This record gives sequence, structure tokens and C-alpha cells, in this order.
Amino acid sequence: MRISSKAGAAAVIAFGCALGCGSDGPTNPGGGGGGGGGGGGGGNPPPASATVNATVSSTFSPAQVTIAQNGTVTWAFASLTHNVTFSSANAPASIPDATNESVPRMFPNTGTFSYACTLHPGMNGSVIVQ
Ligand SMILES: [Cu+2]
Repeated sequence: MRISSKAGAAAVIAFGCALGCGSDGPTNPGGGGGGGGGGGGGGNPPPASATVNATVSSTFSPAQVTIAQNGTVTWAFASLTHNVTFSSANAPASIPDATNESVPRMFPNTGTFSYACTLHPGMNGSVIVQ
């Protein structure tokens, strides 16, 4: 007779995650922030029209005005006679001697247009067209 003994099956112990189980991969601290919004536009657009007073004290008031392209400047002449004589290229027609009336001029070109009253030295102004 033979007696065969069978060894018990070795227990297989699976050491699952004995050490450091779990992924210790580099952590992502979340996405970066979004970009900032765009900047706003710059300033207010210039007005389409302006009025300059040619005063009895021989000044243009205000001496400088800014308007939009194709805008209109109206010179309001008081009781003392003045004129508006442009010296810049592409300026509108000059305004001859005027008294007690308002005369408009339209500005189709951009730029800075200087002018003067030829009757009164030092009486000058400018129109900026943007
Ligand atoms: Cu004048």
C-alpha cells in the first residue's frame, strides 16, 4: 500500500499593494486661470459739431475744439467784425469778415487746422478733426 501524502497547496497570498499602493503620480493642481478680458475702447468719440465764439474782446472761444471727421464747426460772430482765415492744407474755405452772424464750416478731412483773424493780430485758434 502506498500512502501518498499530498502537500497542501501552498497558500498563495497575494500581496496586493503592500507598499505604496495607489498612484502617486504628479498631482495636477487644477487648471490655470482664464485669460483676462479685453480692454475697453479709448475715451469718448469726439462730437460731431462745435461752436466757437468770435468775441468782442478779439478772442476765439474756445481757442481749440475737437470734432469728428465730417463734423461741423460754427463760428458765432459778435458785434465786432472778425474773420476766420485758415492756414492749413485741406482746410475748408475761410470765412470773410463777419459781424453778428453764425457761419458753419464742415471738415471732411482729419487733421489739425489752424486759423486766425487777420484783423486782430494774435487772434487765432485751431480745429482738430479726428
Ligand atoms: Cu478779429
